[in-house]
Amino acid sequence: MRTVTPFNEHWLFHKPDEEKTPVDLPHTWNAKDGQDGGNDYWRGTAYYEKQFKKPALQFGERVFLEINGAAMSASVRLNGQLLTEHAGGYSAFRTDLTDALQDDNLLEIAVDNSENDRVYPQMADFTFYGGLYRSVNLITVPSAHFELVKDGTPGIRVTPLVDLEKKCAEVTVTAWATGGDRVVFTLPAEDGEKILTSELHDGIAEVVFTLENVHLWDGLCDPYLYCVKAELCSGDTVSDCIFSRFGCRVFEIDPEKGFFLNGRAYPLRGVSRHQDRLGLGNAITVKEHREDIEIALEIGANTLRLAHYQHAQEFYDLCDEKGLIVWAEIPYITRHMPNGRENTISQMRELITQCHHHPSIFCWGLSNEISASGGVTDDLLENHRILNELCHKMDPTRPTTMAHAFMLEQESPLIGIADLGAYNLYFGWYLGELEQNDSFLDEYHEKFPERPLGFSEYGADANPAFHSSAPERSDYTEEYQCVYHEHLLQCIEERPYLFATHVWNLFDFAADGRDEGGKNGQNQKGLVTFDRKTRKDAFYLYKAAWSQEPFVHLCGSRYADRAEEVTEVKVYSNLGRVSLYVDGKLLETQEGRRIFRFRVPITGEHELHVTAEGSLSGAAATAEDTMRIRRVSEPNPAYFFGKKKVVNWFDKEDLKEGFFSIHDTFGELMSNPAAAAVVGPIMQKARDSRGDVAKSTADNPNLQKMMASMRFDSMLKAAGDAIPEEAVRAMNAALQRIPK
Ligand code: GCB
Repeated sequence: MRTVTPFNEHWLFHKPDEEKTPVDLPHTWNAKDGQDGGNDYWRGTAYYEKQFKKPALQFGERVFLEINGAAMSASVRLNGQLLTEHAGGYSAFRTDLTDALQDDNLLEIAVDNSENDRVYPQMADFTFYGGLYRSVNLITVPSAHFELVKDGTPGIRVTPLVDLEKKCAEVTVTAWATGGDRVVFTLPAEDGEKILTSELHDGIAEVVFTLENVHLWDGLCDPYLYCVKAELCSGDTVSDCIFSRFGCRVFEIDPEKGFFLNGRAYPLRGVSRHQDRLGLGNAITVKEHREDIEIALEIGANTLRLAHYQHAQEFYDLCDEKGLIVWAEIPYITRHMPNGRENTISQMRELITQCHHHPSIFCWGLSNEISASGGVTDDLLENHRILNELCHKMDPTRPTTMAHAFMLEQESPLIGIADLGAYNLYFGWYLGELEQNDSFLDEYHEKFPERPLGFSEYGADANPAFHSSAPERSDYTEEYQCVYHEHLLQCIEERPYLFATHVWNLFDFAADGRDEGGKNGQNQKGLVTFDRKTRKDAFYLYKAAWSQEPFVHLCGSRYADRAEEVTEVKVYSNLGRVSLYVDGKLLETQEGRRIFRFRVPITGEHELHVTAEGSLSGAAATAEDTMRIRRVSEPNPAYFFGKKKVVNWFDKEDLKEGFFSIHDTFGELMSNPAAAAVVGPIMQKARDSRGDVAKSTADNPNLQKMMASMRFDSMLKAAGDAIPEEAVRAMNAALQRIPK
């Protein structure tokens, strides 16, 4: 029978020309330098070695090495013999070690995350950690065994097709094997155990179970899982045995009404997740996966976009168990590489092969913002058509999707390729106004009413150290993040046609090329910090909208020092009646929904206490929260990241008529060579602070068109701390010397 032995301990690791150091897996060599900014983390080929004695094998038994993640490419050698190569840092692969085994063995795995034009991702807003960052196992099987190598297959595929009216499901189970003469499939069901046997033909066995009164996998309400067993038999002996869990559910998407689960409207509202962690990089374990799932459930999300690559099997398993509905994707991102086609195909084949059985997954994502750098070319279109067909062929039960950049024209032929379309929009953060999110979505929906539309990303950075009573775009305060998300939450709720929406991002994550918002090397659009320790205030806005767990939250607990006589205290709750007490005395009781705003006079130091009551899911509930604030004479400088007064840099009256100034549009400035010479380098600096992606999108014609009509001072505000106030003043002075 099969045995699986963890193979994670006692490895030696070294970079070229460096000493070997002992490590255990999971391991990445970029845990530090990939998170500290500078875009200078080490990318190259490093080596993992492990010595081991030949395992005791019965006659005919074979030993496979299973690697669950080698970022980004790997080659495996046993005793000097090259056994396999693998390109793609997020999928599992296996190789047969048996024929190269000796009594004493040396296993060497060269892992490479260096830059190239073949393996995705190469340009994206996250760190491409290198390493053997997921678990490694040895799998020993008899000579007759289920398939292990092709595309990292689990050897079994389960395809349930549910008839909601008849309350039954037809479950097709297919298995692939080497050797053996038949496969016995056993499916424990509520009405007893069902057993079906199939002979093997060309190594394939297939049966169809019928489940009457099928117990549905019903999202968060009841994520019921079945588990089928497959036994490979030769005569009277069972040589190999595997299991696959699965769930029976019906997903439907209506372009007007949105998402349906098992026949009822079930709007997908949730967040995206990157897998990495402060201090650990991508080398995480089940403990971290569990913690992330718990936070996703706490906020009340019913969907996760698992961006921008295949996540760990353990994580999809948790989504299956908890009932979260998942968007899965490959890292075909930002810039199309003509030499990368084969890699997009192999990563997609592996994603579908390895993840097909997860009931949580509702769609396959072909690409993310792929036109951002380099636009739409014929080769890019063909690559997408090939991927789209591949997905349909491998899995006719799930639709394909794509996350488009906001600067991709709504008429682009790229948009028609996938079954579902979705946009990443950042109006109100990088550029434009909050309301443009609403109008952009409506415009698309009106133009293409027959096309399902998702909102695959939206978000705003916040550093929980920064605060303001007059929050505004790009100030990186927790308060602006709240303003932003209050608008976006409403935008989403008013648009039931959106089949899925995903906040970017549940967690801050590493983007070593970024340097903004007071933290070098991080994208801070998370609702929770990179270490998962701090839930930013905006987290509780969504919790108020989505969670059924009664709570009340006082916003601004980190904004203790306030320089105004009367300060606004905001409360988020999913209970309808909220009372605020100041130093034990009731200030006011409000009835409302989710967001409660109190005007609180402050003189010295005060204790604020809030109680909430109401009913949730039909049950009466109460909750409370406390914080302290104090009156100060001057704003606390620790709450600002440098640019104190972003609001009115210059009043119109101060400016000389007939000369350029930062109040002109970007287009006007760029059409004058002298003004362009002043403005160009500053824009370059702003882009540089946001990493490679921002730099690479600079030439995108649609982005340029949008930027041309924007006032330059609003673009400068969006640049955040990349451009200090003095530089803005100097630039304006220079522009004021250039006649129009
Ligand atoms: C995007 C990308 C995502 C970035 C995000 C951002 O559109 O898809 O990878 O991290 O924007 O924060 O700019």
